[in-house]
Amino acid sequence: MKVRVFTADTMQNAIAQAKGALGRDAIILHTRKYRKGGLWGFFSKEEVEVTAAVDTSFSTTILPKKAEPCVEEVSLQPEVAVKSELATMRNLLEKVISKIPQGSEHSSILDLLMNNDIDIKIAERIIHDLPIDYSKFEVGSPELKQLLITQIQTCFKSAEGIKIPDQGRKVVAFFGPTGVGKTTTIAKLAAKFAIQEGYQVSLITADTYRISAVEQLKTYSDIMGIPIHVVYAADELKTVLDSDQDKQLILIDTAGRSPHNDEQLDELKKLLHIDDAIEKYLVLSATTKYKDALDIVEKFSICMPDKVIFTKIDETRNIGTVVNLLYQFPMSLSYVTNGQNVPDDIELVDMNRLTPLILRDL
Ligand SMILES: Nc1nc2c(ncn2[C@@H]2O[C@H](COP(=O)(O)OP(=O)(O)O)[C@@H](O)[C@H]2O)c(=O)[nH]1
Ligand SMILES: [Mg+2]
Repeated sequence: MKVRVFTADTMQNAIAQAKGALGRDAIILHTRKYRKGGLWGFFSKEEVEVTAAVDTSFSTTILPKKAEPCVEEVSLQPEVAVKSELATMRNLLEKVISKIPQGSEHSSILDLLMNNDIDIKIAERIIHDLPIDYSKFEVGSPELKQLLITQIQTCFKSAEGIKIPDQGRKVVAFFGPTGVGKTTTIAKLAAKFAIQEGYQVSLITADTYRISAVEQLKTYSDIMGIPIHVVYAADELKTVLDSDQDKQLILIDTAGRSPHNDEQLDELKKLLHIDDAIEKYLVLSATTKYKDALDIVEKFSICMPDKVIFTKIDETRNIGTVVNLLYQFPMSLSYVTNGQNVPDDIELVDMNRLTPLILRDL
């Protein structure tokens, strides 16, 4: 950044001097008029002073210097530094934008993926990973759409639900943020295994945070005739698990937790690790914004989930968040839920059934 002061008899001349010396990118920072010479102001001459600057780090149009009357260097003021930063940023941004091939196939495909809530970085990776040259397909053609879908499908590993062993039992705990559908999902699974498949099932709720949460699961257990235990602490959970040996499947409900509350997450981790046999299912809603879902997956990872359940597939136009997460993390999938109806609205993740939700907005 070069800053100079120019004086002349008129504003026009002072600015002309500044532009002549610093180039046409010069910015006028300050102007002032004052009287010079004379006796106590009498016979004095009006002069104009212009402070101008140019950012030498990116200007390419500085003209050769002319004679510089009354030129002096001045120190950089904070506002000058901010203006300089802004100018540099604008310049950088223009350079970046100019490098994006506007209107190219690449940017059209990027738009298509981003319109389906696929994050720009993931979209770039998907395009990069395409196994064949996409430029031979027309943008908007079924062939190109199929090529993208096939690529996206590579992130859906085969899903596996709860497997009850022939001998012994299975203990599964469900955890995740508030309101994602943990309790409803447990009710659906309890009905599937106890009523439809005839297994000995019991429920445990550790969600004593809200009175209504216990009532909610108790209502389902009453309707289905399945026993339920309420536990208030990790050691109580251990006691119940030790005593409930005659069951083939035990489903544990937990209180919804915020990914930003480390203390709560620590408590949850202790609860889930009270018994090594507990299989841990992280429950995520497909309606969650990707950035929030990223926080959730990262923060809840301290609980070491074995599998993931995506809920509320029915409430979203596309499964952009699911695609983003699966492309980023190789998570083991299990169920998706697609409505509030107990027990019907749950199924194992089936990539083909989810396909129409991958690139819905064309
Ligand atoms: N649309 C829709 N709603 C769901 C689904 N699963 C749960 N819900 C609803 O989400 C709300 C919160 O569910 P709940 O099981 O209490 O969530 P929790 O706080 O995680 O235990 C309830 O109104 C459920 O009926 C789903 O797959 N689709
Ligand atoms: Mg609940």
